[in-house]
Amino acid sequence: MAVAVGLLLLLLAVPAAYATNYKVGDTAGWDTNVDYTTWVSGKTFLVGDTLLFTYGSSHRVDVVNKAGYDGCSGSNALQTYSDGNTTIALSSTGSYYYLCPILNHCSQGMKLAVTVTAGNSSTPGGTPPTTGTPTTNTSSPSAPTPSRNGAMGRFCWMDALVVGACLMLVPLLGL
Ligand SMILES: [Cu+2]
Repeated sequence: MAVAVGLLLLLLAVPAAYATNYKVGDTAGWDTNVDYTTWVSGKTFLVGDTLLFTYGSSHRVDVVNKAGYDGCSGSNALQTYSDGNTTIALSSTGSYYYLCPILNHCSQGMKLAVTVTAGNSSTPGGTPPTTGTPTTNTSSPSAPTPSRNGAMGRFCWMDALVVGACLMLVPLLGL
């Protein structure tokens, strides 16, 4: 029974590693007078995630390098999009830069820089890849382990080698 519960919890935990689709600017979309530095802060972009730019016909999305981003110049754009509903896959690690090259929209805030990191647990910085996932399962049991309460629970948690013995002892002791 305990094994079955453990497997179930493992299955429930898997979706947390799925890709996230970020709508740039959230409800504001891709527009002037949105602070995309603030929008980026606190987000973790992982390989496999996507960016969705939604914008009107007066805007574009240029993919630029850092020099283009710093200088608000789309003249050396790597790619240009103008369809109004642009999904860009973040397919590898690194820094990526986007701006709107129309008029002076870039200097009015339409510039975005994201840093994409690998999607495994050894990500530098130690931030777990949980950003952007719904936190609806906070009331479920935290881990498929024996009771963490009491001396027996702590003993079991100390060493995986004794977990098997504890699993047999805990029901007998009624802990
Ligand atoms: Cu624009």
